[in-house]
Amino acid sequence: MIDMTLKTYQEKLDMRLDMLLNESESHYKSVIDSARYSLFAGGKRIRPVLLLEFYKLFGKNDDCAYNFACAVEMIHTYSLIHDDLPCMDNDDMRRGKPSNHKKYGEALALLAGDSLLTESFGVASRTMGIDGEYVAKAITYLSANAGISGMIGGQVIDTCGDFEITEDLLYEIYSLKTSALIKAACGCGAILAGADDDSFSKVETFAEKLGLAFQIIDDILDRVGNEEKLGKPVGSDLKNQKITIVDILGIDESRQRAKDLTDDAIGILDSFEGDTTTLKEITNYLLVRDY
Ligand code: GRG
Repeated sequence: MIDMTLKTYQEKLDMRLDMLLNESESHYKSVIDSARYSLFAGGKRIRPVLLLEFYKLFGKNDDCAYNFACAVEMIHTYSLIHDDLPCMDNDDMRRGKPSNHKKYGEALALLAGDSLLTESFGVASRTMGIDGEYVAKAITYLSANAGISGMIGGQVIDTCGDFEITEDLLYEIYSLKTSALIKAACGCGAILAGADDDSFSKVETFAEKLGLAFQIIDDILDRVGNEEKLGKPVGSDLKNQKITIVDILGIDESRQRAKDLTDDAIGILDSFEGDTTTLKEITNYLLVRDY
């Protein structure tokens, strides 16, 4: 069931993304090709789907929110392109294909990431059919969570920090580098739909927990996942001497931690009055995913 739901969303999102970032005959067409290569490489589109589902939870028809949902996916894609660069995780493969810099070279990969990030805010601002005040508020929230005190900050501690890695510091890193963009997706859906403060705060707590569970599963997959399904070699963290939750808790305890966080997240969904069936399916699917 969840497969079908995601597929339907993915098709609609792909159509909109295709329209938003299209090829133009110009001397800079190469950067559009490079950005599109990663944008259409088969990502799960979890973040835009979360945004649309939260938008619908607060009583709206999701059509108006597609631009904003695509903007979040563009930021996610930029982060993956940059994350794979030699100066970051130095990964050669992503989603079963050569990573962006392996195909287009480092300069173009860097610029494709920059393009997706920059264009995303223009795309979000061209959201039609939603109160302009909500759109502006959502853009501010997106920027805060993708920026220095969000995803970028997490990547800085993770990549450039020289700290003793404790369980608490790992949770801080995960909260910033992974939960923040998931929080942006869920939170922007709620903001665009005009959710009240109490509901919004529950959405944020849900997203925080889902993001932590998501990153823990990512760490487990990097250690014991199936390379074919993952579309990249396992062991990237070991190769980069990156300490993850798996090093601290072991596989079984890490899995249990992800399960507990998922159960908490489901509990929060239960407290909403509207239909959270799909959100619950997504939350459970992310716990058992194999890529
Ligand atoms: C500015 C040079 C520069 C780099 C920024 C911010 C950043 C690099 C990287 C973000 C950190 C990051 C990539 C965190 C990992 C989050 C994560 C587990 C991503 C995988 O998400 P999925 O599984 O991907 O949703 P798909 O492939 O399905 O889209």
